[in-house]
Amino acid sequence: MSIRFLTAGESHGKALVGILEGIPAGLSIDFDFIQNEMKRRKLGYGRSFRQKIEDDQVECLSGVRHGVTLGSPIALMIQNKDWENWKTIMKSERLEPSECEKGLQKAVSVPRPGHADWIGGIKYGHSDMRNVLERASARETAMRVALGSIAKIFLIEFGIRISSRVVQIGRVQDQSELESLGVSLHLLNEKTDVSAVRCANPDLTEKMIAEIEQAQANGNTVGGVFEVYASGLPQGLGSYVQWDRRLEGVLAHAFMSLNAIKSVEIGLGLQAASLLGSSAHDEMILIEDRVQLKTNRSGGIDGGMSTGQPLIVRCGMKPLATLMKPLQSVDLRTHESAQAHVERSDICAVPAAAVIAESLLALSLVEVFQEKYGGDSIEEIRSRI
Ligand code: EPS
Repeated sequence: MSIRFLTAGESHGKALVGILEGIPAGLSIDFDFIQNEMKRRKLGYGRSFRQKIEDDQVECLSGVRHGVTLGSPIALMIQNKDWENWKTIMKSERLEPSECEKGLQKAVSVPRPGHADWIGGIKYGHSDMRNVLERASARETAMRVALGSIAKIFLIEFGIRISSRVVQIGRVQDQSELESLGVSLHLLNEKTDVSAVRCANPDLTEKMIAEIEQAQANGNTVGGVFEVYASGLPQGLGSYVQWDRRLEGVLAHAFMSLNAIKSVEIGLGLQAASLLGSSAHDEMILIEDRVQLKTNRSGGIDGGMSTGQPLIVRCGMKPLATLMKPLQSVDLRTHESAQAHVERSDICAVPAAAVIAESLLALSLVEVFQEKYGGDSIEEIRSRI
């Protein structure tokens, strides 16, 4: 075991909590950095009013003393500001008779096609699908970003940096190569963080925004595609010797666990399926007697291990399932045809998903990094590299 983490919390519950175990002792924690990551997750054109309500202030409850990790589990908490409006609806204790009307006000009986509502209700025997959607909500990802930002701090200590960009919103695609944009991976986030849609190509930002506005005007939602990168990686993270240690598998697991993600590609990804072998692989050359790869079509992974080239992961996100002009569904109380439940939601969350994915990549990379180098303190790890 290298690292592990758990999150808990309902979208409109009192708080989100998370525990991250396995971060070594002696790592300096910059809480401003964590708070800035939280701010990045809240941004993006097309997000709901909820993001204006929340300040996503991260409180550290354990595992860090005087700004330095202890090696013990790190526990974090984020209070939900919206709790004030939901404290009777979401209270843990039994409702008092006088509270019953208010407490059951937000019951959900018509599932949203494409959301967890319907199957979640069947699986857990909930007739009120509020009991499903509260935890299925992407609000949970706020805690994954908080935990992931600690993973990022760890990686930065060893020269590994993570960045991302949105390459498609709805029908608008950004096909520009990173090199043609004249921006290194190291500085990419400086560019994408100031774009309302996290697009590195300023010419396409307005078109992407228009795509979101059009969906909104029609009571619709829109998905897209983003890429996440890691640079400065050592060679040989992950392994070919066992199926569950292959790096592609570790990453696909993490990315597919993110709400609304339907595809994960590494390097050329699906495109490689239609190419010949001669144009799908990275040829090797000698530069000053060192073996180098001429290209990075593999996306930084060969045979389940990092090659030392930048890691390139691309994810496809489906449009969110809550539509203001709802889809056809069934009222499970009356068994009559009905329009799906409408809940406050985002029109587009692709820019936020890219930021969340950075955190998921960071957590996965710490896992394989620690599997390789181990070490209970930062100094011990340093001595092993
Ligand atoms: C989210 C908070 C949620 C949603 C969104 C993500 O807040 P609320 O339900 O109060 O508006 O905006 O969740 C979904 C898109 C979903 O389908 O559940 C957040 O903080 O990221």
